[in-house]
This record gives sequence, structure tokens and C-alpha cells, in this order.
Amino acid sequence: MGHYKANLRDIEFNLFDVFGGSETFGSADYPEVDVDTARDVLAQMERLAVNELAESFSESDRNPPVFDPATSTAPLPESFKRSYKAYMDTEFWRLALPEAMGGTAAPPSLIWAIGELVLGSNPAIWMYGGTPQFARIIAENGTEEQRKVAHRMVENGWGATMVLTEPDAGSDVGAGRTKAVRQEDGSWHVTGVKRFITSAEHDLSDNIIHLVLARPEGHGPGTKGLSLFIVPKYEFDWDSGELGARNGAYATNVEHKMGLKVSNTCELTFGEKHPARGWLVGEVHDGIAQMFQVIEMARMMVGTKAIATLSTGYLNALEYAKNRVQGADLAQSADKGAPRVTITHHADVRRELMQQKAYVEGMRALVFYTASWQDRAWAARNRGERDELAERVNDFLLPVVKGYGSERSYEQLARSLQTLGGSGFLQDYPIEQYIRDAKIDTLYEGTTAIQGLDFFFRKIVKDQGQALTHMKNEIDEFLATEPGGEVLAAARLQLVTARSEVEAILNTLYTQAAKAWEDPRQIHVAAQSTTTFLYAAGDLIVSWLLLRQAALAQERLAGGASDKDVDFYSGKIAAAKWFAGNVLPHLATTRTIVEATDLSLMDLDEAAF
Ligand code: ST9
Repeated sequence: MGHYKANLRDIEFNLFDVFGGSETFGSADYPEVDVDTARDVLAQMERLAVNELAESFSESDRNPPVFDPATSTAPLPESFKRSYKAYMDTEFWRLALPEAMGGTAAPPSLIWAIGELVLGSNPAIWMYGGTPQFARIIAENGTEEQRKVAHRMVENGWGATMVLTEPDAGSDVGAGRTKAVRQEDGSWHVTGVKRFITSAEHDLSDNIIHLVLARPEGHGPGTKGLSLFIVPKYEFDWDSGELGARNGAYATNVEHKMGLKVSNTCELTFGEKHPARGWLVGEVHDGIAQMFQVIEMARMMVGTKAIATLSTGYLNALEYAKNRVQGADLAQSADKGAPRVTITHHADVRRELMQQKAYVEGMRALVFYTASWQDRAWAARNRGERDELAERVNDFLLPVVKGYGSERSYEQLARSLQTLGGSGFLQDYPIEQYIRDAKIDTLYEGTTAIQGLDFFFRKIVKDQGQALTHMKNEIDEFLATEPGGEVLAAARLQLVTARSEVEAILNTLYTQAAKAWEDPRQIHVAAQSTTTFLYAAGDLIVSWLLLRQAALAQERLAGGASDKDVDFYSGKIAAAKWFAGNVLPHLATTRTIVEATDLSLMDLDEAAF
């Protein structure tokens, strides 16, 4: 048995019972993918994830790719290539493509469900396999001619990358110095050095299409001066796809990392050996907005990856705890001859297991709740319309999925390891690798601090609270019907209190930020708490979603559930009550801290640190 433990039961509960269900699957918007089809796809994917995909997970960590500077290559381990091929051979990635591009219009929720299974069993497969998403974005933003590139990428199975970061332009993408100079034939020559570029070199395909942010000559500073270019590794005939000359974009290093080692993270140098030719996406200078279409999808991916890893971490810990016999029941500790029990009998282990369960199931609900808004937004787009509310709420939730999801998953994975005691520290179990592989999730696609700033300043202040108000109303409507009756009464009350605490924190942030109109330094007061606020909002939303699930579980139990389902539903109720009772009360302290924040930290001389 491999390392990966899937929780398909809970994925399906989210997809088909809590969120979209048959209103989405098999609806007029998604007629080709009904509930039965989706279940079938997921059952196949689960089998594949647990077996073929998981198979190369640890082997490719222990024997990671090695960069050869002489050839600028970094071939991947054969075992990983087999896993990758097994995934690509399913062709399920076509579900994320519109029909016009050879796909089937499936709801994004199904894609993220498949995503959870792949990202939990072997995350780098999903990352190398992201090409259809890049192709879709090129097709949507590109010229008629550039749509041929998108078509080639998909049909030839080429790799794709997002190329933003530079040695001196990480969080501050606008500091990028990579240059683009227009040529007489309409193409561009790109020169510069990019860093931390995922999948920029590998031997999974015979070509790689880089989507590169560069500054055209004469353009202004900052992100708005950047444009987006299609820069292939090999030039090719856009009609036939036949490969031509090597283009001047070369990997010049592959980083040695803490984890996720089989995912090549490259330094990519343009135009050093010979020109790196590129084509301006859509022939318009709108680079940062176009690149953010990729970033949004990647931020969702990163949050889902973290949560998927926590899920398998928790299930590994749970299995261990159910089998590991150690010590006697504390209530019988006076009796030295008392029978030894499995560690699930110890209060502290139980608490830690429930903590992991509540977080992971709550955050999985967060992923699928967010995806349900994407279902709406994609459906409208497929009809040639726009669903502005769906787009806004999705945008609002992305920093929560990415920032809160990755941080809480990383914290809770430490609890999963702790469940195994000293054994957790060993490579005999997968959790130490999970922790190493998941750390990057709090860092790439915008660090947590960037997510906190994005959440407050862009997704709330700039949005004028529109998405926020919608979320607040949804929570209020939920509470108004008193779902879950007496069983959930205390937890609902805890949610009401928590909602007030989060509102108070937000009002404090508004007040603190407003003072910056008169004294710009005051912005630092609010900025000290934006990440804290992201966590507080995340805890509130997760608690609400757990309670939504619990209320449904309670309804099903009252209606007479089967034996197997009784355990599942009882677990749902227990997790929701535990989270509301053990996590939400901390928000009162958070509020006190945020309200007491001032400029003293910023006034402190650096030398005092
Ligand atoms: C990286 C790679 O880390 C990691 C791994 C990648 C793996 C890829 C594989 C993907 C496969 C995926 C498969 C998925 C399958 C999917 C299935 C689908 C169902 N939202 O605030 P301003 C825009 S790469 C939207 O002034 P500054 C907007 O256009 C490195 N747009 O920013 C805005 O203009 P306006 C990742 C946003 O001060 C403009 O930017 N690096 C958003 O100039 C300027 O905004 C990072 O993520 C947003 N949230 O620059 C960078 N925000 O206002 C992190 C901004 O007019 N740094 N825009 O609308 C930041 O995000 C900074 O805040 C900054 C600041 C760069 C935006």
C-alpha cells in the first residue's frame, strides 16, 4: 500500500450533498457531466492516485532531478515519468478545457476534486500537467494566430510555465527588469534572468511554452509597465507543430530545495546565448492583468495542494493511532497491570486528531465552496455572459484558500506528525515529506503576507465590501433558520459571537487604515494585522462551513442513515462542534490584540531587534 490515503467520501459529500449536486452536475450548463459520470471519474481517479500516482512519490524525493549545466537539462526520474504518464493517459485533464479546445465543459468543482486526488498523492504531477490551463488562458487572451499555439500545446502535450519572478523581483513583481524589444517581423527579443520558475526544464515533453512577463523598451515602471509574452523553448511551425530551432530561453540552474524536489524550480535565462523570441499575448500591453488569470488559478491550486496534503497526513496519523498500543487508560493509571490501549484512548491524542479532522474537513469545504462559485462563473462565461457576483466572491475567497489554507495545513501537518511520536520523524512514514513538500505552499504564488494584504486592501476595501457583504448575508441567512436544531444550538451561538468579533476586527482595520489619509505612516498599524485578519476570517468561514455540513448530517441522521453513514455524519457533527467550541473563542483575544496595535513596532530602531 502506498503513502496516499484519499477521502473520497468527504469529497463527494461536498460535491453532491453540500454544494452544487444535481443543480450543477448534469444541469443545462454542464449537461455532459452528471452526478453519476462525476462519481465514475472520481472512482477511477482515486484508484489511480492511491496506486500509480503515489508510487513514485517518495522515490522521486530521494532521487531528485539533477541539473546538467553542459546541456541545460534536468531529466526527471523514470518512476515519476511513469506516474505522470498514467495521469495524462486518463485524459481527465480535458475536463478543464472548453469544447472548442477539445475538452468537455465540466464544472470546476469536479476539476478541483480530481485536483485534490492528484495533489495529495503526488503534487508535482498536477503542476507539470497544468498545460491545458495555460493553453486556455492563451486562447482566451491571444490573437487568432496565437490560438494555434494553445491548440499545439494541448495536442502535443507540451509543458507550460508562468515566468514572473526575478532575483530582485519576488513579491514586488513590478521591480522586474527583464526586457523585450520589438523586431521588424512583429516578434520580440526577450533578455533577462528569471528565478524560481516551476517546471521550466524537464524531459516530460519535447517543448515547453513559457508565459513571460517582460518590460517592453520605453515602458514605465511597476507592474503596469509589464507585458506578457509567449516564449517557446523550441520554435515551431504554428500550423503543424513541427519543432524548429532552439529558442534562446535556457534553464541555467535548478534549485536544491527543502521539499517538492521532483518539481524542477529553475533559473531561466533569456537571450544570453542567442535571441529568445517571444510573441506579445493578444498584441496588447496588458501583462499583469493577463498573468493574474494564471496566478488566480495557481493560488487555488496551491491552497488545494496544501489541504490535500493535510488530508492524507491526518488519515495516516489516524491509522497509526488506531493501531499503536501504548500505555494504559489514564483513568486506570493507578493500576500498573491495567491493559495497554491504543493511543486513540488518550485524551491529548484524541484532541489532536479531532483538531486535524476539523481543520481538514472545514478547509476542504472551503475549497469546494470556492469552486462552487467558479462553477457559476464558468457557466456564465461558457454562455458568453458574466456572473459578476460569482467572480467577486471567488476573488474574495482565493486568498483565504491560498493563505489561510496553506498556513493552517502546514501547522496541522505538524500535529499529524506528532501523533506518530518519534516514528513520525522517520522516512518510514510519509509525514516528514508531506511537511517538507507543503512548506512551499505558504511561500509561492504570493507569500501569506501578500495574501493578507490582498484580502484586506483589494478584496474588501477596493471591492467596497461587495463580496464580503454577500458572505455575511449568507452566514446570517444560515443562522436565521436555526439549522441543526438543539444539537447545534451552542455551536451556532459560538458562530454568532465569532462573527461579531471578526466584524469588530474589520472595523478596527478600517479605522486604522483611514487614519493614513492624514498620516501615511498609520497604514503600518492596519498592515500589522492584515494576516491576522485573514486567519480570523478563515476560522469564521471554516466554522460556518463545518456547521453547514453538520446541519445536513443532523438532518440525514434524523431521517435514518445507514450504519456506515451514521459514523460519517456523527463525525461531521462532532467536528463542527469541536471547531466552534475550541477555535472560535480565540477570536476574542485576536480582537483585543488588533485593537491594541499601534506604531510602536514600526518606531522601534532596527538595532533593537
Ligand atoms: C509562482 C509559481 O510562485 C508557483 C507554482 C506554479 C505552478 C503552476 C502550475 C499551475 C497549474 C495549475 C493547474 C490548475 C488546474 C486548474 C483547473 C481550473 C478549474 N487578482 O495592487 P497592484 C493585478 S509564480 C487579480 O497595484 P502592485 C491587477 O491587474 C510567482 N488581479 O499591485 C492590478 O491592476 P488593477 C507568483 C490582481 O503593487 C495589477 O495587478 N508571484 C490581483 O503593482 C496591479 O495591482 C506572485 O504571486 C489579484 N489578487 O504589485 C506575486 N492583485 O488594480 C506576489 C493585483 O488596476 N505579489 N492584480 O486591477 C503580489 O501579488 C503583489 O501584491 C503584486 C503587487 C505583485 C500584485
